[in-house]
Amino acid sequence: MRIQFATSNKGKAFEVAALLAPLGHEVVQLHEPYPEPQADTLQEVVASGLEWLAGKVEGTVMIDDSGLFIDALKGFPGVFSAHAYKTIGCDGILRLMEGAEERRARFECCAGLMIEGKCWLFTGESEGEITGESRGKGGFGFDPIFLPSGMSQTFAELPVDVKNRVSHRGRAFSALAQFLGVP
Ligand code: ITT
Repeated sequence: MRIQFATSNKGKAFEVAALLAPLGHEVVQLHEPYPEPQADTLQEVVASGLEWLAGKVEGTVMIDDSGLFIDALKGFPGVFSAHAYKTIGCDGILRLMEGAEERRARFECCAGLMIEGKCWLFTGESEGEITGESRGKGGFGFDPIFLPSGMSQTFAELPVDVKNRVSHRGRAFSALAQFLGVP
């Protein structure tokens, strides 16, 4: 199935294409920015994005809203992750976490799917911790400072297929793929 993925983030598009292409789906990045309301949850952002896109885009469309939730920072940056990444980046998060013993964090992803105006949401989480320093050159965003539980490499040190097996996005889009079934 040909699926348009409305995102400005080529890292997300690369990961989702790597996951869905072997299952027989063609993922095409769509540069159609949609308004992201200030909301308390990723789900609200995705539901509103799909509603906005419904009037503008034909065919099958996916979107993704995701964020990094750090326990010691009471869930920050959470729904503000895109802004936090652009302003303080990985170094800023590491500075906020300086000296913190409690380093638990999780990524969350909400994937939205729209087929002929009907919408579905799928969620995925990945537990882990914030490292003491940046490690790795792969991936995007906060990948170099996130160590998934039970692994010794950060997201930025993992090949895309391994990140997809344990990541929030991999889990959310695997659920979406299962829903779509075999094309
Ligand atoms: P869209 O156009 O799809 O909205 P975006 O980059 O603005 O792209 P979000 O609004 O979902 O995406 O912002 C989430 C931010 O959280 C993103 O910019 C990254 O900084 C971070 N993030 C999300 N998923 C990540 C991942 O798998 N690895 C590292 N950082 C991630």
